[in-house]
Amino acid sequence: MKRASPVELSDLNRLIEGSLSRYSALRETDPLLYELIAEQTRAEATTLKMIPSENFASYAVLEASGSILTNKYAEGYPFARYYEGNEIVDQVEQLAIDRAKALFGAEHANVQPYSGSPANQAVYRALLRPGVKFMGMPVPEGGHLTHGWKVNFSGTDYYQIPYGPDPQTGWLDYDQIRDLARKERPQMIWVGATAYPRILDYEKFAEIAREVDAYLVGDIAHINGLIVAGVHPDPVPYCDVVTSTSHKLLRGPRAGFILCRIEDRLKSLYHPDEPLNLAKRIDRAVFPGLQGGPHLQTIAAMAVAFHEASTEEFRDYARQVVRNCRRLADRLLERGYKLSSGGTDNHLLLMDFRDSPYSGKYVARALAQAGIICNFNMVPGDPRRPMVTSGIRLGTPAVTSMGMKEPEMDLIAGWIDRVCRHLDDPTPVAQQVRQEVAELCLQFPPPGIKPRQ
Ligand code: DSN
Repeated sequence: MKRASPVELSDLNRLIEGSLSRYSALRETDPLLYELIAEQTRAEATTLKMIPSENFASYAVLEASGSILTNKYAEGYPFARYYEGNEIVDQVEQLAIDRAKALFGAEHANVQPYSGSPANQAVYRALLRPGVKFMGMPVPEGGHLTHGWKVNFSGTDYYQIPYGPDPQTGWLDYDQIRDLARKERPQMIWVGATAYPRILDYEKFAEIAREVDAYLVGDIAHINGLIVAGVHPDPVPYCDVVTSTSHKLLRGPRAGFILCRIEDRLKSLYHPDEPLNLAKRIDRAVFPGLQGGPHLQTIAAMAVAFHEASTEEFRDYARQVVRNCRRLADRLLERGYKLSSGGTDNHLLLMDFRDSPYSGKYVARALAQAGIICNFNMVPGDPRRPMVTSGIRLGTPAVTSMGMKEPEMDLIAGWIDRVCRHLDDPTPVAQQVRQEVAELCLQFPPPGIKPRQ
């Protein structure tokens, strides 16, 4: 690989310090906090951010999210608020709503959820009575906490019927899901994952949901950008409700949003006393059901992210995310590593260490020492505990935002292999790899650090 010269090293340092100049007031007021942000900035610029749910927001997103809009209270919805002085912020929120609807082709959008989990909580509140049955994937099978995990409100206040990928193949079996739905008659079915490397078939899920008179709710937080780019199928025509975060692949602020049809396909079957249409029920569940004032600075940043995601440049980016992930998967498979489901169709892959004496947690720590930041993760059929696991989850959204392509994925696969071959004593190799990772990162300053183009 090309070695970085001292000049390039000082260039990166200059870029990093330049990007920190935007925090001059913070530096003066709270030097301790400033230094922590500076340290995190330096760490992110010199390591490989490979947690699949992380990414780099653009300068424009960061500016909107740090703007004076944080000062305004605006309980309610655009043009129907409980406070005065909202003429301008009404336009901000309406812009985010209009852009969300246009980007995803949805009838209705709510952009107020503080993040993905509150968005999902609002869906339960809008669609179900506590205690009723719904289907979702447990966390160890690749689902999200809010899809019914036992320690989450969704698992304690509602009754999860679990489904998940086959422990041997790592693939979802749609016939099994259909049989389970017929037997259990859930009132809602989640389709969405945090650790499933394959394409989800929304059409098949919709057939199943319709057959058993259940709502179908898509959680697209992980793959929102792939859907926008047309790399993955569009859930909107098939789902009653779709939830998402605006960060991850979309590169927006840390927040959530909900898309839905206006009319209720099931005619308020489970809310006979609530004649409101679906869109109104969702809105009412978010505010005043769960939240108070919307975070307008975040909603503004979300509007920016939707705007950025509507470009051809973003679609190219999303396509490259998948090409990079496939390349990384291929290179790991060639070296004999086991991947859950045998590969990937999206932005993430799961390395399966069920046969290894080393746990996912141990491997993730060794890779972090080498500057490859991923997370330990359960794999389907995992015999280890969630705090230990037999897998690691690697993703390509952030390294692709840095501008990395297939040749860099080859390097990363080689480094992962070098560390994994020395798991009995990973530190010496990890330290060597850490240096090489930093040298590669010098050539790919991340958005938010490199100068605006
Ligand atoms: N916790 C996120 C993830 O890392 O996948 C999902 O919300």
